Amino acid sequence: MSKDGKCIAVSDVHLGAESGNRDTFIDFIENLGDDVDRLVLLGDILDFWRRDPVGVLLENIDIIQRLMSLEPEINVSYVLGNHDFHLIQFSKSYFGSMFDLDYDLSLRYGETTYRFIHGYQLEYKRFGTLAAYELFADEMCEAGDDVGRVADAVWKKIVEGGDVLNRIRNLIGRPNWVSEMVGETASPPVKRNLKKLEGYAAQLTTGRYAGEFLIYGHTHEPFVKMEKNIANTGSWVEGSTDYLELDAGGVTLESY
Ligand SMILES: [Mn+2]
Repeated sequence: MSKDGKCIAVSDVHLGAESGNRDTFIDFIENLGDDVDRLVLLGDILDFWRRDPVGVLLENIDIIQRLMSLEPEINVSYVLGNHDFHLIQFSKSYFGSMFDLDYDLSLRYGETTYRFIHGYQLEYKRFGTLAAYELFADEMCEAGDDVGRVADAVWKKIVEGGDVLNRIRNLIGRPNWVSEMVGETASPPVKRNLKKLEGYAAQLTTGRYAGEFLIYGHTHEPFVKMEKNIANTGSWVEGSTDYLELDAGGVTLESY
């Protein structure tokens, strides 16, 4: 595949959400180095959870066109996240085939096989099954602006405390396992138990993805942990401009 080239992996830009770092991200994709021949968009690039998907896509059509224009010099792949899980509906479309839209991706650089997942897969233990979580994620994408405002309110009220969560559950009126998870799963990463997710990620490198180096995002906490065979792409929200660089020499954490 890419014998001498360099791969850039980036996630959690959350375009469509207020905190999205849009202008800097455009600058970033327009100034990828000449030695870059692969770009992995590792999920949650677009954010449909607090907005309607069509509105978010239309608003960001310029970025999508710029990403498409990187081909064929740069091979662009799109791995689904939870906030853009709805894109699975477009997997057979021009968009889907253009970006090799998929749940995960495997690439070999040097002596290492890298497995790319967004990282929402690490949440499944809380939901019982991965299928249940993916259904939840798609529901959140389909919920549109109204439930979006509700989710925003949840975020704020969780910080402030109070009994708003129960009112929200009644408002959304979805099956129990969804409404109970809304508050927890829609919480910003800083409010959550990320150490646990990192433990699950490390488990995957000795289980399902044995012998591979796992790259994920989702937690907005960038790192490279060689000893655990895991790395995290970080995010592009709240001033962060994190990305990972991979080539035959290994993986490094960078900031734009
Ligand atoms: Mn995510």
